[in-house]
Amino acid sequence: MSVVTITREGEIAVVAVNNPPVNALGQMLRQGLWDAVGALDADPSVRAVVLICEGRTFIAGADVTEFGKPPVPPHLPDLVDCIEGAAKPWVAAIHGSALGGGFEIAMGCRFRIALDGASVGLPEVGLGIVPGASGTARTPRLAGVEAAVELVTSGKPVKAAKAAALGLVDAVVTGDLRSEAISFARAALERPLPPPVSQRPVEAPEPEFWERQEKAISKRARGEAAPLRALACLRTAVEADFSDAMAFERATFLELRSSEQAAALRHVFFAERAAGRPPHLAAAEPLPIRLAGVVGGGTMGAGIAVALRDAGLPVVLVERDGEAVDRGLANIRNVYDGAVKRGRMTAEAAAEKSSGVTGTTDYAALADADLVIEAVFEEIGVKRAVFDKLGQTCRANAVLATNTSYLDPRLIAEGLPNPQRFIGLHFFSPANVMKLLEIVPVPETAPGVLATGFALGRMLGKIPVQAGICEGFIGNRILKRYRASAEALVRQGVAIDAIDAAMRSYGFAMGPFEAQDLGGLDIAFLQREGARAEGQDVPETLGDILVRAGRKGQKTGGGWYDYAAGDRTPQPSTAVSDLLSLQVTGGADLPAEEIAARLVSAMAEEGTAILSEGIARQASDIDLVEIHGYGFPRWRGGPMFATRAK
Ligand code: 3H9
Repeated sequence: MSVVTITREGEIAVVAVNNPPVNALGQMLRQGLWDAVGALDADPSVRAVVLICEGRTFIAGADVTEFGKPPVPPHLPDLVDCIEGAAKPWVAAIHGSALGGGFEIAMGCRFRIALDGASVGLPEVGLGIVPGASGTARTPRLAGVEAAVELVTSGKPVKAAKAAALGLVDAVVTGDLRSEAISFARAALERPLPPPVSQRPVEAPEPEFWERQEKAISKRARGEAAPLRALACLRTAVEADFSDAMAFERATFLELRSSEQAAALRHVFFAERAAGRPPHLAAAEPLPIRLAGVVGGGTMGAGIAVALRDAGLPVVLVERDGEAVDRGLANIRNVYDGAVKRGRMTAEAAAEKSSGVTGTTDYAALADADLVIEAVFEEIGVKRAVFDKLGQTCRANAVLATNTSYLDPRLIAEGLPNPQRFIGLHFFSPANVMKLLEIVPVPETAPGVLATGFALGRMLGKIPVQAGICEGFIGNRILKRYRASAEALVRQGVAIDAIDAAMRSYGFAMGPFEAQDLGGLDIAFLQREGARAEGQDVPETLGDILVRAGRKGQKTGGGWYDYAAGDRTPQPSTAVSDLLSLQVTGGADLPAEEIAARLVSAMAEEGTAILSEGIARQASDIDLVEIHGYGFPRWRGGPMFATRAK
C-alpha cells in the first residue's frame, strides 16, 4: 500500500497521505510527497492540489523514531520549500492535529483549511528541539511575532477557531473535509493568489520585546534549553533574511536533536505512550464504567470525584454522616470555584459538574456503581469496615478500589467477597490535577479488572503505571529513600539549604526539605511511629527529632526552616542546627552537582531494587512515576534514564 495516492476531481488533484498511526513524516512519506509535487507540476491538466490525510489525524510531525539516526533525503525543510515552490497552489486540509513538521508542511502550502475541532501547533520544544523545517520562520509571517512566540516556545497547540483568528489557517469548515477542500481550491483559483508564506512581510518588534520574552521563558521553562533556543530562532527569523533564518533554525534543530535533553524527552514521550497500553493486558477486556462511587470526601476523595466528573462520569460520594457529606460536597465545589476564579471554566460548567455528584451516607446508593474508589482515613480498620459494606451493597462484578498509599492492599481486601474485582488505584494529590495513577493489583485481581484500571487512567487523562505491593509502592518507596539520602548528607554536614538549592538547580521546583515543610513532616512521622508501635525496627530520622520538638513544617511556623508569620520564604534555622547538632558528624561542603548526583543515584538505586523485585514492570515506568508524581524534571528523563550507562 502506498503512503501517498493521487486522485482527481477535475482540475483539482487530491494528494492523500496514509501512513498509520499518525501519518508521521518518515522517509517514505517525504519521498512520496516530493514525487507528488514533481508529478503534479508536470501535469498541465492540474490547476490546484488538495493535501489531505487518511486515519485519525493530519500529519502529526516528523517521525520521532528517526531522530536517533542520520537524516535521509529528501529532508523536511527542502520538502516544505518544494511544496511552497510548486507551480500549482496546494491547499492543506487539516483534521485531527497538524503538528510540528505536519504544520510546517501545511505552512508550505498556499492555503490551509481546518475541520472544526482540529488543532495545529509546533510542539517541538516538548521533545527538546526547535521546529526544524521553517516553523520558526514561517509562523511569524502568518500570525505575527507575538503569537508565533507563544506557539513555538510553549509548544501548546491551538484549536482551529483560534488558529483562524491568528491567521494560521484560512478557513474553518464542518462536514466533509475533502469536498470542502476541493470547493475551497476551486474558489481560490478564481482570485489572485496570496504570496507564498515565506515571502510575506513580518514586523520586527523592539529589542525590549525579546528581553521580556527571554525573562518570562527562563522563568517558565527553567533548565530547559529548547524554548530559549526557539526564541533565538524566531528573533533571527524576523531580523535576518528568510534563507539565513532557515539556516540558523536548521543548525539549532540539528544541534538540539542530538542533545541529552532531547534524548530524555523522547524517552518520556515513548514511555508515556507505552505505559497506557501494557502488552501483558492486550487480551484483557476492560469493564465498562458508567457510574462511579467515591467513599470519603476529604481532599483526596474530593479530588478523585472531580477527576471522575471531569471525565464525564456521574459520581456518588459516600461519607459517614451528614456533616461529612456536606464537607465533601463543599470540597468538590471549592475545586470548581477555584477553576472558575482562574478563568478555566464558566460558572455554568462548574455548576453542571458539581451537580453531577450525589452526596449520601447510604451505601445502597452504590448498588449500581461500576467502580467504587475508597479514599478514607489511612488506617486498616477504617478501610476494612468500608470494604465490608461495599462487599454487601455493590454488584458482584463492580470494581472496588482502594486509594491507600502505604497500607498493604492484600490486607484491605481480606474477607471481601469476589476479591478478583479488588484493586489499588493510588491517586496523587490534588487528584484532579496530578497525572500519575499507580495501579496496584492484589494476587486475586482479575486481568479484566487490571485492564479497567488502565482504561480508567486513560479516561481520566492520567499516566497509569502498574506497581507491585511493597511499602510505598514505587513512588513513595523512592521518596523515602530520597529523603533518607538527603538526611544522610545533612548528617555529613551539608547545609539543608544547600541541598534544597542543589535539587532546585537540578530542575525540581523544590528541594526535599522545603517540600516537607510545605506538606508537613507529621504525616510520615506518624507512619514511622505506627510501624514502631507494631514492633518494627524503624531508625530515628532527623525529621522525627524536629517533629518531637514541635516543628511540623510551615503550618507550625517552622520545620526544617523557620518562617516569619505570613511568609512562606524558608529561612535557615539556628533552632534546627541546635536540635540536630549531635547528629551532624562531618563538615562536608559538596558542590551542587555532586549533591544532586548523589540524591538522583540513590533514587535510581532504589528503582533498580524495585525493578529486580518485580514491583515495577520496566525502568521507564519508574521514570514516569517520578516525573508525574514527584516533580522530577521531565527534561532529565527520570532517575533511571538520567543515571543510565551511556
Ligand atoms: C517535528 O515534527 C520536527 C520538525 O519540526 C522538523 C523535522 C526536521 N513520530 O499519542 P498516541 C506514535 S517533531 C513517531 O497514543 P493519540 C506513538 O508513539 C514531532 N511516532 O495517539 C504511538 O505509537 P504506539 C512533532 C509517533 O491519538 C502512536 O503514534 N510532533 C509520533 O492519542 C499513537 O500515538 C509531535 O510531537 C511521531 N511524531 O494522539 C506530535 N507521534 O501505538 C506527537 C505519535 O506504537 N504526537 N507517534 O504506541 C502526538 O501528540 C499524538 O500522537 C497525536 C495523536 C496528538 C498526534
